[in-house]
Amino acid sequence: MFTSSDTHPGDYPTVQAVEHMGALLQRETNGRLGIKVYPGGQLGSETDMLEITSFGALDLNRVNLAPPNSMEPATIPFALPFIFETVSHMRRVVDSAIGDEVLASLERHNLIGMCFYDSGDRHFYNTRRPIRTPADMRGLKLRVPASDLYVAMVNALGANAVPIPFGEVNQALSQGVIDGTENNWPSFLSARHYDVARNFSLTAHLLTPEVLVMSKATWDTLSPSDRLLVKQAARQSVPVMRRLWDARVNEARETIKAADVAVNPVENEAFAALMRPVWANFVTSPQQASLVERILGESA
Ligand code: GTR
Repeated sequence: MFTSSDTHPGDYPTVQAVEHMGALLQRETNGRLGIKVYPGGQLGSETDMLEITSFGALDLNRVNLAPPNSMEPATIPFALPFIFETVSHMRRVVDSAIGDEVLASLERHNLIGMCFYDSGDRHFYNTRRPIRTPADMRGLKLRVPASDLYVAMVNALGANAVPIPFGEVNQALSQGVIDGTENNWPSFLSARHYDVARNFSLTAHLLTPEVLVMSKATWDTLSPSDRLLVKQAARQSVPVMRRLWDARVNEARETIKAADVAVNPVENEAFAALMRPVWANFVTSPQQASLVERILGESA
């Protein structure tokens, strides 16, 4: 039985998708291979779990790209603000040779990239005031995942970035340690950030996918035919994840609107104009530049 970690609760699409992958493996091998997912961040933060996976103490791990961003430059282009125009643009890219190249880049960190999952559109939200223009962000303390790129993006808007693990955000919001953060609709809802952060702003600054990785130590113990089975099961979990995800985003959006959260439109171009310049500081190698060019070339 492979072990897998996820920061989200058991009913979240990422957890369900990895469980689906496990069920496929069990069926294909008459129960010889399978996956036990530990949800809800019970094993630890994404950053710690990724490290542990690369050491070989955890078999599988589903994470946001923020922790891999700090380890592998080739993962940066997918996490640049406003690089993907639409969800279908993002899906087309991760399904192409570009996605394969980024997955393969993780191997030098002892991680085997399995597949990418959706994470939808990320938006800023806070406890203080409606945000409609970047000027409204000035001075706000905003939580980000542990990633220099996120810190730079938030600071570029004139706010103050505070890196905190996802599992601690709710408490930090309630206690006023931070004024707000950013995330997608399903996380805003399921992590109950909306209980305290009642101002949601439609910035849609990121459409970054998430990634499922296997420890190379585990991968190395598998026969070539088992590796194929594992890779196939991961790929087959992607359309399942996308279906669950789309439904979950719609549900979350409706629930949030009905919960009387102020959902504010913003001047997206004004946000993009301030956030895009961070590209220059994070796209520094020929491989990254080529990835960026090819990603943009896939837009409709
Ligand atoms: C969520 C993502 C998680 C986690 C979280 C965060 O959207 O699914 O993996 O990384 O964001 O902001 O830390």
